[in-house]
Amino acid sequence: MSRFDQYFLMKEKDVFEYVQEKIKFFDKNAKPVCKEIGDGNLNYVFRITDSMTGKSIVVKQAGETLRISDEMTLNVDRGKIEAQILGIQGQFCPGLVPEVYLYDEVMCAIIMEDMIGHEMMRTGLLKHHTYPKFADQISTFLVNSLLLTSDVVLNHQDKKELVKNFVNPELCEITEDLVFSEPYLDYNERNIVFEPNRSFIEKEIYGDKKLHLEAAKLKFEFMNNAQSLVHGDLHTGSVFINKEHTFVFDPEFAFYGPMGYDIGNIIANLFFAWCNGDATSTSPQEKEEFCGWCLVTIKEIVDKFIEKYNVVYDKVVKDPMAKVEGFKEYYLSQILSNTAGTTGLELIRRIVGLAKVKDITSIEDTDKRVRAEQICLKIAKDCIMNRDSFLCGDDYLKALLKAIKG
Ligand code: SR1
Ligand code: MG
Repeated sequence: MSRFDQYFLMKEKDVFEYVQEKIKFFDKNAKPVCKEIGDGNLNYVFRITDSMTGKSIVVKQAGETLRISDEMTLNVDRGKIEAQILGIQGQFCPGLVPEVYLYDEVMCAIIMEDMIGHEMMRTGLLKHHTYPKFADQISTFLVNSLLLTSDVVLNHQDKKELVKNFVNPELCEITEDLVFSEPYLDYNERNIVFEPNRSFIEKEIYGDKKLHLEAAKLKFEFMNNAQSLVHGDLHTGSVFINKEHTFVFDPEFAFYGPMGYDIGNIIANLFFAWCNGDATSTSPQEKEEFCGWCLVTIKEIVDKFIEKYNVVYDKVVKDPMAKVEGFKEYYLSQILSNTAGTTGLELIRRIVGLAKVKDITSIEDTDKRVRAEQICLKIAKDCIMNRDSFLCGDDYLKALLKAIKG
């Protein structure tokens, strides 16, 4: 009998004993320190470090209520999907996701590799750090994790088995509400609007019926296009990074959905980083370097995705009909359109909806935050309304320029 045979939400003091009981990792006499380091909206993340040996490990546990709100509850077994997908992504994208040592169905906890020497990307971006290898590494992650889990590559029966295993109704519903619905209709009255931008948002977002129609189309595409095993929440808080290397983690929103959902999320979050750099850089040089890096990275992610998609497609596609002339280009055009649409949706929901990003909320100067939010919303509308015309990285930079000019 162990006290970990029944679920309870662990505190820092419990976690070392828990790890010792579940896996062989630390020495018997180790005296490591445990710290809760999570800053996401849902779960608790503990890091245990043994300063004597330099060894450390991470434990992520699901609570019954969400960190973002006590009124929101979810099944505590949501980590199971996360542990499974990290295993799959680890096969397709070796080295780009942390290794899972154990998923415990009782305590609803994952014990995993500590991404030592990496910091959360959003935290680094807020300090205006740049990551020269990110575009290359994330585009590899995107092409491999998305294309290699799709019907054009996988045996169709195996793929359907995966679709079944990764039905993720509760987490998808959060996205369906927070990303695709509430920012437009606010029917749960949970939106949080920065007051100086209220009239802009009322006119440009709540009042724009054409925009609502396009968001509705994208919502039902998200729910019905079981294209690839997507991460489902690929913002810069789901990346751990340094100058040399990238880890993607936190895929608890994973399910079979459109590829563009992951690609667009990353692009939108780099626009938030750009806005932060634009508003808070302390010198023209810092602004030029950081904002310039954000733009090059956005452009390269899209262009490298296209380049690698074409190479991998030619190499690994199995379905004979997917090899019919013109299909590769058609399939890519659908992905790119969805990518632009998702970029717009993510930009809008983080400005108008419940779940915010620090890149924007930490801009203290009111006028600068007003400008940042309006730039995001203008790019967003362009991306959603004209999504079929976003065909390469440069199109996103043009959208930013247009938004700046008003
Ligand atoms: C209720 S959870 C709010 C947001 O946090 C997660 O990271 C997802 O982005 C979700 O939409
Ligand atoms: Mg998360």
